[in-house]
Amino acid sequence: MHRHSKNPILTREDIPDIHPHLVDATSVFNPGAIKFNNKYLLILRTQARSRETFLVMADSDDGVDFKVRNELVQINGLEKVKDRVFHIYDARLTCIGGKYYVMFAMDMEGGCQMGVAETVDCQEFNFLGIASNEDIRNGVLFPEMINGKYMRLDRPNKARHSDGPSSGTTIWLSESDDLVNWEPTAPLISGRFHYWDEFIGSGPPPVKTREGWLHVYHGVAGHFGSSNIYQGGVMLMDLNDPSKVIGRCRHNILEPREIWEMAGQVPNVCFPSGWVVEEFDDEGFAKADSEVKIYYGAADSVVGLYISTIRELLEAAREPEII
Ligand code: BMA
Repeated sequence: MHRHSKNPILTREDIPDIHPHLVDATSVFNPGAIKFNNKYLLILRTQARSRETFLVMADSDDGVDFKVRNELVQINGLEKVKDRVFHIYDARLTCIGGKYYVMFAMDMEGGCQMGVAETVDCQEFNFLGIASNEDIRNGVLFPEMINGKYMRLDRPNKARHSDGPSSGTTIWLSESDDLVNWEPTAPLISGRFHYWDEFIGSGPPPVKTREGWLHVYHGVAGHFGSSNIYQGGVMLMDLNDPSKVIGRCRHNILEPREIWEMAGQVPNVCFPSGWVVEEFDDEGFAKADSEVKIYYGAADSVVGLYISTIRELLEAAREPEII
């Protein structure tokens, strides 16, 4: 596992001015990622000096050099939401049966909700609805239905970092018939007090491997005086019954070490939110030798790229648990 040599792969300088909203962008981070028509796509969170957040798309032929589109992502129908929406951010992209969906956080009066939208061309997005009824974040869809239901991982905001925003210590599995109405079905993993992942939240969509559903999540160590440290790690769920967790890494796989991860708008943050798994077998399982490109927000300021393989990530998920 290693950082790509061209890191950080996106900085504020890559964001075009999009008048009158986004001029002289301050930051770009926490991308959702997908391969669409053999191109790599990122849906990026970017901010203006007003500290408003906007979503923009970026395209690439090789998954490393991205060109940011000269337009903001519009989500048709979002304007019909009655309550005020301050920001939408941290979008995760998932393809389910040839259809493309994005799930994102919505900061609103009274807390954070999850929104869901669909797209056929990754240009125009149609809002399907608010897909939550509690303060929640880090929702991400499974790439296929399981036992006739849509499935997602999410993280209710039931805890707070000592000096930061609302957060949470448990990733849940939820199910739905229509992608909008969700029922929590089982708590999956909880924060490990005093270790790297005290507060946790899902990253990119789970990927189907021969050994189970492989998932990257972020963990926050909150027991350091001056800073919360955001890191990446992996877990593994049973293929037929993802409420069964069958593996979880002991060590993080990614932590702030480079200066652009340790310094920025929010210091000490590696926040994995998108990935592209390069090779699947004929039955739709990720190949063990497949390269994996993990995209992450660094210090809430730039975008990093981390390279691994399915085999390495599975090995990490099989580490002995912290007792
Ligand atoms: C989380 C979310 C992320 C952010 C991270 C670090 O709570 O708000 O969007 O990247 O904190 O600030």
